[in-house]
Amino acid sequence: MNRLESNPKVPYVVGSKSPTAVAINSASKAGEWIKSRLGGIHELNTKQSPHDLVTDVDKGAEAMIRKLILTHFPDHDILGEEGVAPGAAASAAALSQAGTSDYLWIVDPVDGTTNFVHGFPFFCVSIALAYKGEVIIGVIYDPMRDELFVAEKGKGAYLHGQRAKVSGDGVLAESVVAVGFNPDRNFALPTNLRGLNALSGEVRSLRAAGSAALHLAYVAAGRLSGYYEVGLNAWDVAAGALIVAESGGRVTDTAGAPYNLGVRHLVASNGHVHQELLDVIQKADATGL
Ligand code: 2AM
Ligand code: CA
Repeated sequence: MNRLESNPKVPYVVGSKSPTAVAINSASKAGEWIKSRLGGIHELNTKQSPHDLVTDVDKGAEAMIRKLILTHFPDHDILGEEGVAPGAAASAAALSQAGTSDYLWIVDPVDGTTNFVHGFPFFCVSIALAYKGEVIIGVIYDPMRDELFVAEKGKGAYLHGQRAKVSGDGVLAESVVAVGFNPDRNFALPTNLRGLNALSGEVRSLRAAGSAALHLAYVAAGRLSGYYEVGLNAWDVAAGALIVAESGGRVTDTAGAPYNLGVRHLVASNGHVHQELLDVIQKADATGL
């Protein structure tokens, strides 16, 4: 007699699939669906401010990913962007009260929602799995370019099966660095602008493309040598932070402390330019700390 026959209330659990395979499957399936909905949003709402957008596509993609994860791992906890109220306090509370399992999935169904809404093709699905508070799997999928970034702790990071590797740029003057402007206009914006101002004179060029997770994936792939932004949430960063680290890069808070799930003010780099980045941000009073 199998589990279903013995107790109809116990859900059937599909076994024998690795969490990495489930993360990849969920991200690519959700990504394909998101792409199919580009230009076809039914519901556009704002969260805390007119700059903080959410669509029926964000909600639908998160529901799809939750369902897929729970099919394989019904006992695991899931922290998803759309299940948490806006703001730093709600985000910190959600992280600390995420559940009782040692396994926590951290899901951003559409990272770069503003881009998605405006048809700017730079957004992704970001899925991480943490074990006892440490990220062990990170998957980022960009459906517009069909690029899948995958990392497992201690096993490297891969872009479609090829090992991802950070850039070799040794100084900021030869680096392209990304910055960001999340919707928090009170605290984050003035700080990020101070950082941008200071960095602009030091780097080869700045970019601000509107997806924290994809910026991190690009640092991992050597397309950017650094990324800085204050005021991020765990789901923007968790998968990308592991992918950067496993590509040979470095991820810290803006004071240089090692990354953990609670870090909201972030510096990621190829490692070589990290200290220089931290110094510029510190000098500009742009750490947010
Ligand atoms: P999102 O598209 O998933 O909302 C842009 O600088 C980055 O900020 C994006 O990764 C974006 O993620 C993120 N972001 C958007 N709203 C945010 C918020 N309220 N707090 C922190 N980060 C946010
Ligand atoms: Ca996000």
